[in-house]
Amino acid sequence: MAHTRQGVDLIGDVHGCAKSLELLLQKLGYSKQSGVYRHPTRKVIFLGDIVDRGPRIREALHLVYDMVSRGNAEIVMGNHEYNVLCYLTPGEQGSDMEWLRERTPRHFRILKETLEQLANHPQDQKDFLDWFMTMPIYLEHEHFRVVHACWQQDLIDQFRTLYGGNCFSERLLHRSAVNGSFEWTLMDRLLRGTHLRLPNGEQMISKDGFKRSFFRTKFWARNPQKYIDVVFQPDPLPEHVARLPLTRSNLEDLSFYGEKEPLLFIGHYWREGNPQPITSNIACLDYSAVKYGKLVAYRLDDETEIRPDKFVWVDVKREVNE
Ligand SMILES: [Mn+2]
Repeated sequence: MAHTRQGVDLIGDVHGCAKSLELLLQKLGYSKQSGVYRHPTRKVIFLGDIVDRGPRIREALHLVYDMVSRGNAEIVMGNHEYNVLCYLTPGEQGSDMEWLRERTPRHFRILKETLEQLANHPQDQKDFLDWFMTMPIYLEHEHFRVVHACWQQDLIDQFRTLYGGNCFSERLLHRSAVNGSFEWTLMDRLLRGTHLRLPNGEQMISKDGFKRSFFRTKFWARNPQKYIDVVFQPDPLPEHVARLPLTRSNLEDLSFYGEKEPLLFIGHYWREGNPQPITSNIACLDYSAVKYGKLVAYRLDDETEIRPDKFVWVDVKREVNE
């Protein structure tokens, strides 16, 4: 009997953990044929963030690119692919931007490993950047949706009207570099998610040592009242902030994805612990692989609710990746 829908294995943020990715693919029943991973009946959808931080970024890019170009996988762009493109693209003539992403020490630190590992492979760097430039920024299939960080329907509708598709482009790259433009809002929301500024000019130091004025927020909280109702990141809010009420302007900056919407798969959020559904229709598959967490997949078939028993993962071990 032919299946009406092909089974899909969604895979979270890889961040250069190519060996763990191979182990996960093997665990899912994929095998290498003519140098490319494939499965007799299924395909992979990557949730973006193949690059940065990890030990085998170039290998991970080759593996994923080969699968995508042979039709064995699809991918959506992550904020890290987007950052790399912006960091390496000069501003247009006459603009006041030297580069689309300012070359600060902080920005450099995030993509240092990617630049280093591609430095002696200029052809790879060119090919991969060309690929990033055409990646979908979201995918909408018959019974599920995929985006790196946050699905926001009005932005997606407007984007489709303006750009006639779901893919990134050079035009979108340049326009999204202008702070406050529609394109800036779109890329920020879809690839980085919703966030709120800490009140009263406060800052917090995250576990990875960055000073932050913003914190990441949920887009599935129904009628949230306080900061603690919406925070969604590994670092907890300071206690005195967590209990503060959300202001009207805070609420306007948030987004909401209801339980009646189609299944949605996201990466991005540095989850910890054992993979499980966020809600009955949302699964986050980023479990901090590159911080020796888990590289996580979800085996999607015909179900209409996220099932806890369909998460599959490998524990990322130090000896595997170094
Ligand atoms: Mn990520």
